[in-house]
Amino acid sequence: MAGRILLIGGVGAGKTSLKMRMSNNTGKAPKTQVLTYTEAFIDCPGEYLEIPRYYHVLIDASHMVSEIWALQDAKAARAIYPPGFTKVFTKPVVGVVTKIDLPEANPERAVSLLAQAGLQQPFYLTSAVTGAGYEELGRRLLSIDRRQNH
Ligand SMILES: Nc1nc2c(ncn2[C@@H]2O[C@H](COP(=O)(O)OP(=O)(O)OP(=O)(O)O)[C@@H](O)[C@H]2O)c(=O)[nH]1
Ligand SMILES: [Mg+2]
Repeated sequence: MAGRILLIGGVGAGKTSLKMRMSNNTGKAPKTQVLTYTEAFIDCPGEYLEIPRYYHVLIDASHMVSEIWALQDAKAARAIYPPGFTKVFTKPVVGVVTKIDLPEANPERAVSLLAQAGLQQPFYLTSAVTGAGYEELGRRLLSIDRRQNH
């Protein structure tokens, strides 16, 4: 599927909220139970990252996308990604910090957790509540579509 993105991240990281906000749906995200395919995204339950025996599902899904967006909750203090985990993928992986609107958010810590997961700049700092960072995410999505067409 042209230009599709796989969303990964821990339980409650904000994958489904991001996907909904990208399509201008600001409703409340339901808990993701299974791999869910839409035109632009493959969304998955956060358990697939948190429980190692599911890693293979993420790796299989990565073969069906152009790139992977790895989400990091800005209020999470502990690492969900094993060190260097994102290097397992053969597609580009982009770090997205979520929930920067929260008073307890710590974007610097989130960026450093993403770096531990094996990622480099650019990192996208976002909020599905305020819409911060979504213009940049939208541009990235469009640039993927363009890359696919050439
Ligand atoms: N304040 C704030 N809350 C957010 C943001 N993004 C998501 N949330 C909330 O965080 C909770 C989890 O969001 P989801 O989008 O369901 O998270 P998920 O990564 O899809 O979770 P799973 O489906 O369980 O893997 C929900 O209550 C969302 O409303 C954000 O940017 N800011
Ligand atoms: Mg979800």
